[in-house]
Amino acid sequence: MATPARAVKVNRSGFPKNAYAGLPTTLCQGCGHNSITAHIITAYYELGISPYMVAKMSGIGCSSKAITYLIDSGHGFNGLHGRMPSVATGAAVTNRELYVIGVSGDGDTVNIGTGQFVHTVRRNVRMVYIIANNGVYGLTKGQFSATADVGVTLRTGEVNKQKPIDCCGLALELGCDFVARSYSGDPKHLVPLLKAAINHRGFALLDVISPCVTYNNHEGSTKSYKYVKEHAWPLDAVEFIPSYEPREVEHPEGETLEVKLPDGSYIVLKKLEKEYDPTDRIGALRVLREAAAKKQILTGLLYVNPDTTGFDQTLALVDKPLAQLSQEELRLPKETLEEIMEGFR
Ligand SMILES: Cc1ncc(C[n+]2csc(CCOP(=O)(O)OP(=O)(O)O)c2C)c(N)n1
Ligand code: SF4
Repeated sequence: MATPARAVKVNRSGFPKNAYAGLPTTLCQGCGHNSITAHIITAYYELGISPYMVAKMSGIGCSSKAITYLIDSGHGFNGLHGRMPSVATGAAVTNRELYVIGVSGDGDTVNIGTGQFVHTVRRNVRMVYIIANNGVYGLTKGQFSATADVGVTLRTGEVNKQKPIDCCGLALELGCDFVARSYSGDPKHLVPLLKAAINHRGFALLDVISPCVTYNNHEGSTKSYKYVKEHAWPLDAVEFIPSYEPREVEHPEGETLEVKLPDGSYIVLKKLEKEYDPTDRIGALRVLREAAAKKQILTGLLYVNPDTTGFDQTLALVDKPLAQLSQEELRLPKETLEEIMEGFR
């Protein structure tokens, strides 16, 4: 007798998890970027977002290759080195229905792409921006990037003397309303953060420490698996409750903090650092400095402002994707045009 076929598990939109997969990875085995890819797939699948509505953007680097390995049926664009933010901005403003996600490297973001990155943060473009942060240029064989700490060494023994850029500190300073740091090897922390970021109404930065096993996983590194394990300073444990799920448990006051998002979803932060307030921007900058002085890697939702105003809102764009507007909707009525022309006489 033939065994009955097992029903394929699908999410609330009717998609199986493999609908969120991409091509097989060509990155090194054990690379943190592969874990990040897997966690992104889980987050979109569990939220039940249609894979066809995801726009995945990237620049150049091992990290930027990641978008090929996820959500094959999404819209994808590999930009130039450091130029992904402007392409992502274009997609986000011309189609407000898309879920835009950018996957970038630390080199792509704060070396080659610093100018584009800072203006996209400043404008509050609605997108999730993931920095797969390994402290080196992986694709070009392991040179220091701008996130490498003073005193760390290359595999060859060369010592870094340049001060690092803290991507979270930079984003906070620029007014970013969703700033978090996590670790590629911690799905329990990263997946709920990703879900919260996907539901945020503006620019959401996720700086994810992602060890490079080939060029930066040795004793002299502060982005190795061993170092992250020994020096992580977690502020919180994160849970995300989407708007379509009931909030069943009442959380004890003081130990947890619930952040309600405009669509009715909740971010629940179980505070491991009791005094920490993730709605205090200055406090976030202070703890980042304290962590750096103690040589700790601070992880958690560092700052969130759920009442943010995204770039699409600031521009007062129409809800409909621009490509779907009819000629009538796009063209000004003759009288309105005449009125405008009159204003210039
Ligand atoms: C304008 C420009 N400069 C330099 C390069 C060469 N290049 C390609 S990938 C890369 C490093 C990427 O590093 P990172 O963004 O940290 O990603 P990783 O490979 O470490 O994931 C560099 C310098 C390039 N492609 N374009
Ligand atoms: S070189 Fe490093 S960053 Fe690139 S795929 Fe290999 S482990 Fe990952």
